[in-house]
Amino acid sequence: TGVQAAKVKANFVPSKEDYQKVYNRIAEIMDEADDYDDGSYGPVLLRLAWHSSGTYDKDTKTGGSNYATMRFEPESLHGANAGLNVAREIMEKVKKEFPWISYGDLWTLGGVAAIQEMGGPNIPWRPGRIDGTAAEATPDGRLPDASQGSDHLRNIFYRMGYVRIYTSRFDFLPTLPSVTTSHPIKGEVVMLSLPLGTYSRAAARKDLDLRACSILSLWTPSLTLRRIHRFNDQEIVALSGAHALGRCHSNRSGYEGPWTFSPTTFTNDFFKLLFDEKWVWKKWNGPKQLEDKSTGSLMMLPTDYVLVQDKSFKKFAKAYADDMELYFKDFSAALARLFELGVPTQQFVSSEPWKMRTVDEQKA
Ligand code: ZEM
Repeated sequence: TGVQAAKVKANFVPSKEDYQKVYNRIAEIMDEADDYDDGSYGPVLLRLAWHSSGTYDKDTKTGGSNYATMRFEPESLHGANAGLNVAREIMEKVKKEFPWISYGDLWTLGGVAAIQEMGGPNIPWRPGRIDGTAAEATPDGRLPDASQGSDHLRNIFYRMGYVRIYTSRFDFLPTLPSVTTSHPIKGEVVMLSLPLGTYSRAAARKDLDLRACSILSLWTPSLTLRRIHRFNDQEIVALSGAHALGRCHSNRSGYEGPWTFSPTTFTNDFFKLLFDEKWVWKKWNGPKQLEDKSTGSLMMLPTDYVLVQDKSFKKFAKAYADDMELYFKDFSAALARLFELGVPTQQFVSSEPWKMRTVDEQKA
């Protein structure tokens, strides 16, 4: 009966195979893009997944892919999201066929399918995002602005990541160096020590907030540490290499053109081209962008060019230009992390991310 059917539906717990079906459908639709751009919706779907995840703010724990708030105004109308209605409309078709999937899961799975089907590495992924409301939509300005420099890039990506609070009793903490902090009530000095390696690595990344050390209780003295796991320079560079895919549209961002000669195949060409071509400012009425001197058919955004100008970024960009395997490995890890920003761990249906299979792998 209808009542039974509704009940079955309500109790429906999708399995990994059900998510694989959604992946397969996305992969299919991605290719139904005859007259669109370079014949694939893959790049714009990846951009949707990125813009839904990249709004995360670790300090307020807002944004990120969890609530898929780009469905709502004004977030859907933010300048950075111009053109993503194309991707959202494609995903709406898939959602109609698989109404049990949350938008956040659907959109990030779309990003995974885009990378994997366009020849990129496997992106570990797992479901668990839930649909939110318009009240959870994020303010404008959280996504990077392509006209800016390295400080801006770092500020944007450093805002993402997550904060983990460690509480520890004194007794387990071994070794050097130690940091002294004073007891907030009794005024006595206590020592906080960390394994040397952990401390120096964390300090180098500026992601260990020792100011937050405090004593939790007078009777069971323990310390809290705020460890900030934010994106670092290596991850910023790795993620930026997604511009191997797709193109800029003057009616969306104002910029124009593709970054590589193969915008529907994921490669490390973005980095190779950054080093191998001579990049000159394009002479036109549009926003400041670069073009390759030899053909004038490729482009770089100011933020892309920063990756070979900034010393720390450049080191990673060079490593990725020279080593595709290294690039795939690092990109996969960074993207998987990006897609999970702000999703409470307990929401995930599995403790380990899954490997979704490509269409080709399923044929084999
Ligand atoms: Zn993009 N990106 N992006 N990006 N992006 C565009 C297009 C695409 C920046 C940016 O301003 C722009 C990441 C990072 C950054 C993709 C994926 C990822 C466009 C052109 C701009 C202006 C939009 C248009 O006109 O259609 C900036 C400043 C970034 C900072 C680092 C990350 C991270 C990405 C994924 C992991 C993709 C796939 C596109 C191509 C979209 C398409 O429609 O072809």
